[in-house]
Amino acid sequence: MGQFRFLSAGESHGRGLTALVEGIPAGVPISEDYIQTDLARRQRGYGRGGRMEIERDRAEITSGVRHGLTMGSPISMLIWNRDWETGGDPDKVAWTDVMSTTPTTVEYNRITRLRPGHADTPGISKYQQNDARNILERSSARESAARVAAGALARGMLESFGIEIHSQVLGIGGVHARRVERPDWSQVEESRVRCADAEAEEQMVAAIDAASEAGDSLGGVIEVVATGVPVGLGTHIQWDRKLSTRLAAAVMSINAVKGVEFGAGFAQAEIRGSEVHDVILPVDEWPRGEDGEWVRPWPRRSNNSGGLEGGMTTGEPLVVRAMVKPIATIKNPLPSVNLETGELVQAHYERSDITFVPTCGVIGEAMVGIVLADAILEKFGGDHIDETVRNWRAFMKTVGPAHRVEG
Ligand code: EPS
Repeated sequence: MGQFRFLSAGESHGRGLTALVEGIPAGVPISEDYIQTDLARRQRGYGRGGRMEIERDRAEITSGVRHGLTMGSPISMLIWNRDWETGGDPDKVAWTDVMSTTPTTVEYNRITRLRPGHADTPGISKYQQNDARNILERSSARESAARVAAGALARGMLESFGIEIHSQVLGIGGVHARRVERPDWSQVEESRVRCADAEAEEQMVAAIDAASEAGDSLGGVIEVVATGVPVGLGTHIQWDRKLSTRLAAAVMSINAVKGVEFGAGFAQAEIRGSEVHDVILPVDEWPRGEDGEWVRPWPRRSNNSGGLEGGMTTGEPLVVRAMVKPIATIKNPLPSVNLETGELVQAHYERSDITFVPTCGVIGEAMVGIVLADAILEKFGGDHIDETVRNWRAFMKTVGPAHRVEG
């Protein structure tokens, strides 16, 4: 734990975001264009507001990579906010002034009308602020761009182990998609809401349009799937080292995520153990590659566990689902209070998204990728990626009945 470390800095309308990543071994191929693919995916999605028309997110790598390969040293990345240079606050005062880092005597318009559901109220209380902008700027989901950049580095590393991470939207605003076990991921990428069910997609788009018309916002459910994950990442021996703990925390940390489940998830509460647990196949039924060798040890007949037992990976696909609450910034605002007087007002509104559920899937991939990269490094170590891969291959040879006998 703590092998792959990631920190972000930056405000939504400040100069830009910074991502600092440490722990990736040397020798991993990384380029700004590779990171760009995920940053562009994060910006898409029906229901996003005007901001995404302005931003063209690109991570500038400022350290840790030389001639396209990681060096094992910390990797820092900068993502500039285009809105900083070109835009302004709702009163049309330039962000360069509103968010300037230098001292000023100018009284900029403060945000005093608290938004229920946002970080505003506990934030101004805790940090003793009289301007909710000092809270919302950092609590904004803009920060997720830094996560996705860090997640792209993790993805780059995980490629060496054949691990792939995808995501799909399963619901928006009460519209449920038919869950496809192995969707055509390229079709999901083309979907306006990143949903594999074309019929549900139409209904989701209609629900977003209706919410937009009503000046409201929508939440939903996303699913992240990681395939090729080896058995035995994480551990059962301590609560905070369980991979389930770490994945749940990472996914739960995404803005607006209020629930996380694995595999069959909460539905397991309704059915019997005999229907829940994933029966282990006998060795003569194990899927085998062209060379006759089995593809992965200890495969299961089902995957209700979502690829996790006892806080460890089973080798089955990792299936993590998250519930995303509706965005707290609502065009038709809720009644609220003024932070100075406590008097009844309408909550603050400034340009926002109707929903960011499709985007949330891409952020979920990044968070799952970061946790998996950390768990791989924890298990297999290595200062050069070749060393990590060598250790992984050697371990995999020791797993399974035949190999155990060969000793
Ligand atoms: C956000 C409000 C909107 C979103 C933003 C998150 O930004 P703005 O207030 O500038 O219109 O677009 O998300 C991003 C900027 C992003 O890159 O994802 C909020 O209040 O959380």
